[in-house]
Amino acid sequence: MLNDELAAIFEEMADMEEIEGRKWQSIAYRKAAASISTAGGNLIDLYRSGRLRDIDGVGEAIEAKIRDYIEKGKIEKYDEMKARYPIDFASLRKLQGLGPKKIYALFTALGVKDIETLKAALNDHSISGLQGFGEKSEESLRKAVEVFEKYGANRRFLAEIYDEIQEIKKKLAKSSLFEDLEIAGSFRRMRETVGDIDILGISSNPEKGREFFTNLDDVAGIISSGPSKMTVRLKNGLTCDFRIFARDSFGAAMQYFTGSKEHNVQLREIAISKGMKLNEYGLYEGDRVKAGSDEATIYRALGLEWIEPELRENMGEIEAAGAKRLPRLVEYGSIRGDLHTHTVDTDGRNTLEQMVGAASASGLEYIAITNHSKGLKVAKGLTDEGFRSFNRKIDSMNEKSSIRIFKGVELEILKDGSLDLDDSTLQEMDFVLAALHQGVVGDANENTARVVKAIGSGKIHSLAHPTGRLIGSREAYRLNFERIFEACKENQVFIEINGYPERSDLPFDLVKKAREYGILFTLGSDSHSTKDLRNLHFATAIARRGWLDKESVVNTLNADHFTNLIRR
Ligand code: DGT
Ligand code: CA
Ligand code: CA
Repeated sequence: MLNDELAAIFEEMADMEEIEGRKWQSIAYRKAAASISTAGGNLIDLYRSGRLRDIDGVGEAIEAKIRDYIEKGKIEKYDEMKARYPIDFASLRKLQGLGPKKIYALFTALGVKDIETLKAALNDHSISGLQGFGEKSEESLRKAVEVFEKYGANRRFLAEIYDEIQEIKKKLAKSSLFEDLEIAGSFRRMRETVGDIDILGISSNPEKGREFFTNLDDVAGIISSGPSKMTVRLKNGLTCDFRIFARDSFGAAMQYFTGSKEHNVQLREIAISKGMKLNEYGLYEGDRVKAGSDEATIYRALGLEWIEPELRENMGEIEAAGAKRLPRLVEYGSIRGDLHTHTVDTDGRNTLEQMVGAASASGLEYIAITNHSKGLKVAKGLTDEGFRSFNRKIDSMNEKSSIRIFKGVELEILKDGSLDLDDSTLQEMDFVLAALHQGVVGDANENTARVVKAIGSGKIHSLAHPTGRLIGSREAYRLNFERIFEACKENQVFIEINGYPERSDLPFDLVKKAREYGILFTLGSDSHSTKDLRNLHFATAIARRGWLDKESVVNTLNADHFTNLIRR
């Protein structure tokens, strides 16, 4: 929490320094922000033990500011600068094409300081007339705001709040005031973003239960409170609905509040067609209660198998449950390896040794290190020679490592669809992920042709983050996925499910489509630090939401079987 708060402050200071033309200060703050947000330890602990300076990028000046923030709750320099720039940098910065300098230009000329004032300026068409902007940039800003509002305005990444919400549940459970507790809603369905949190509980003393809940550290304030329902604002900014039910209704409540709404609407129609009534308290036939205390009985009474929460999107799961043809979903515990990671040798933050150590500690049996290739300059991509020497490092690590390390690459697909490394280098690689990062155009045919050519090269194993979307800031590339899936099938190329929260790519609905082609999938955390390895769990959630069984997910193979599969 504190790490995130301070990282956000330093990001803003970097923006303001950049506006004032102090490039080096800006870089220093940016670096501190990045390492604080990925720092292993809690800042409070590091502060108490006097080890703040151990954090990469934290020198004397930044250490003093962290200390001020912890001791006095404020940083003078920040407040002083913020008075000059009362701007919501964090939101505006998320819009594609808007850096600090442009944000400042909009602020001085038009008073733009947040998304709302930007929208007003867009409505007046006053941006296109500004120096350094124009019709085109006004249009792309309009588009960027649309994308932001669709994904990024009030929703949060599941991965970002997941542990914290589980902690809240644990604290509630420890109070002994609740006989049962569950988190429902989009959180239980493992949707990649959540709008709010829905917690359900059973309690014989609801009043005390409510009181205990509102007194939790995590709660910032009460929005509304009634006898069985309460809504609070959490300190992380999310709203949380908390409802108390009787034991007899708990299954029905779980079913109802897990959603999705579309799934529920369909289910209620089935109930009606059978002369029954379904609501959050139970399933009824006339006055008679058919089911209510547990979910599975409700589904069964409607002639359906119990449906995994991840599938409840009304995308065919109800029909499949009626025909007893639901997939046996890949389990979270079946994933044995991570097939997309980076090290400090390109744009990662941790060394090979640290990444391997963390992967091993997290229980993985193998890891593919997939650093960028030279064409991606912003990520310091490796040259052919660079890969050859890095591969030798992996060879020697493999001799002493407890887990298997695969020599991988996240390879640039070049403008004409050719590949960014020599054949001889690619021969050396165990696992080749190919990716589109640059030169993507508005024309779907042209983009698709590039990708299909790479798939047909016979040199790649998997297609990384296929749509290229960045939730909240960039729409998916224009691509023809039918052609891509066909090409993958024909060439036995896999498709990646990238668990990096902003990416969550391939998205679950496309996973479900790709699955119909009989394609196999590789899961990757796209880790740029050891902390990101947990993204693999969320990649698995997308696989499950896309109906995948164990057999469709390459990462469920053990290291030997994986080696056999990728051998050419
Ligand atoms: P979110 O919070 O936007 O990420 O998505 P959910 O699915 O958690 O939605 P939320 O919190 O508004 O409501 C939780 C569940 O309650 C939702 O998934 C289904 C159920 N629900 C809410 N409103 C309705 C409704 O109008 N009709 C039906 N059938 N179910 C509803
Ligand atoms: Ca919700
Ligand atoms: Ca809700």
